[in-house]
Amino acid sequence: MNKFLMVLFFLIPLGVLAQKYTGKRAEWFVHDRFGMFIHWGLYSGAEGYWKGEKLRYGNDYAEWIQYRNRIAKEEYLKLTDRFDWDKINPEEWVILAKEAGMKYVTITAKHHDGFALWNSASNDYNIYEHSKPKRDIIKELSAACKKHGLKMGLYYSHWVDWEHPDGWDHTKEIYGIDQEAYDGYWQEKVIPQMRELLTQYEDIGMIWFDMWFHHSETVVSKEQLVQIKELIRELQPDCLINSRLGLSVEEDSDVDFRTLGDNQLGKNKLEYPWQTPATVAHSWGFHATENQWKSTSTLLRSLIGNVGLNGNFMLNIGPRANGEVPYEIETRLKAMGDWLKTNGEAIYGSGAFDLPNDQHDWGLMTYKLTGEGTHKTFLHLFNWPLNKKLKVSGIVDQPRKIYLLADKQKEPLNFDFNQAKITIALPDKPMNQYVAVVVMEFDDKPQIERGLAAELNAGGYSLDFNNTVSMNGETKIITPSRRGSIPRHINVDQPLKMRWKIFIDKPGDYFFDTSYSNQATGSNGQIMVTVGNDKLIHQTKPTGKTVGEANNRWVIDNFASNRMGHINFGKSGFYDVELKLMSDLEKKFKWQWLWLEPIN
Ligand code: FHN
Repeated sequence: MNKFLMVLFFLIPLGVLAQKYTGKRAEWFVHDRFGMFIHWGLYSGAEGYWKGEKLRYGNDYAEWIQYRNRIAKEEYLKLTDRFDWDKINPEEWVILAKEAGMKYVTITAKHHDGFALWNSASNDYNIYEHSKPKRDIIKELSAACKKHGLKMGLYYSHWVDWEHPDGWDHTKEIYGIDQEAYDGYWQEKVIPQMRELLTQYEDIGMIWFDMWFHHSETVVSKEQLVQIKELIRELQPDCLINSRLGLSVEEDSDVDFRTLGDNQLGKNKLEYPWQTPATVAHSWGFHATENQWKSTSTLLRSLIGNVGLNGNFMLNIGPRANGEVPYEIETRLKAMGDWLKTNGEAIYGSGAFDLPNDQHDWGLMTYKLTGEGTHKTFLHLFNWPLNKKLKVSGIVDQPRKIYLLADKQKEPLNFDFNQAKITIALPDKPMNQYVAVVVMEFDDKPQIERGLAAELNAGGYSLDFNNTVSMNGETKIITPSRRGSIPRHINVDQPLKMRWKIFIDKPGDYFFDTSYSNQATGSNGQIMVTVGNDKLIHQTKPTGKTVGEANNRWVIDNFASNRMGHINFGKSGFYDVELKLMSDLEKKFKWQWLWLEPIN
């Protein structure tokens, strides 16, 4: 890793990578945090299969069936016969969104197949022309959203259109298309349809574009994108625009939020609005043999994790051709809604706290300043500690009160506060399923000790590249490989120094263990730990090989834990733990982590 990347690597976890959000338009979006995505269109009738053949290509996105299975337009259109028009009721989707605690609904007004879900005067490849009786789904959805107080967003596939002869589809990578022909599609389909959507359905919360390349990498020109953007600003100045338009939030202030990749959750706190589009399983459109259902806890973790980094979470439903939402989706959404009824305060209007939101092994954190001026940090516990003690590292102010969010009486929980550590006494059981939320209230914004490595809830400190304060020397962090059986590590091909900051609450002795891989036949280096005047020196020992997975000839370098010795922390307080790594043979060793374990 070069010096610049090294600096960036250590800045990111501390939340320094930021672009201040200043726009007013996206305030509701930043506040509301949670929305519904609906993928529904002709493809819903195919259910991931065509003429008995499963969707081609490894990525089972059922809405891609027309392109993947090379279905002619006329045949594809016949899917309308599979729709049960009497049963389809968009209001039911909106009601489900409301029950799930979602605040907006974004529907695929036109997906890549080019089929419009509204009565489009400019292009007759639309649902109104082909449904019996004639339906305008966007109109119905808009009325339902209005009735139930949710915002409506419209997904519009601007770049890809498999219906229009001059729209983009990936075969054009082979046969090509000139800019003039593509602009024909743009001017006769995209722009008139955008105008219809922006004028016929009252307030539109957002237009959600879907191009996963920057415009410079494909046929779309910047002028075309600016044309759409200006149309939106002219007709619906408050309508949000996402970055998959093809312009980033950094380059154009009219782009209101950044959309991450599909199911890509946030990693770093960002200061501008951003969002993850996510599925409950894998496919966006309904797929008959879908089987990758995520648990409710996983979905809640994704929502909470994004909010804890200032992000938004838009979760997809793929209804069937009769409008029905799969049971697996419906039950999970309702369970999330139940959780939000009790714990919504930790999500709506909440955002990132100053500590890394995932630094504790018990769960995640979110934060808010209430209208009454109370600062609340929310501790989302995915693992209720068996010893009924919850440890929070890094806050250096004493909370005025701690209680469970599910407790209507806000019965105070007992706690100890010691400089940078809060230990909370929990009741026997959490009051709700999935994730229990503990609230810490403060009169002022709680100050933090930056860069402190959190104590694990069961005791001890795991020190590695995630929570180091500094690292001298240029080295590359090797990401896990062979399905994670070779863990993240560094090659010690030069002398390296690392430093961590920890807070010792209760004085005492700690074992120091370290994990590394040494493939030489003897010692090939030295690991030295220094804490104040105390030093531990360890000569590396051969760690040998191991088998990562049976019957696969999966022989890999072994990373083994080695005890270095113990150090006494004589009094409560902050300590620097310094590590020096030195290799001295041709075969350098690989280093993984340091572990401090209290000796009881
Ligand atoms: O190709 C589409 C896909 O079908 C789906 O609509 C997702 C949703 O984010 N967007 C594209 C892939 O990123």
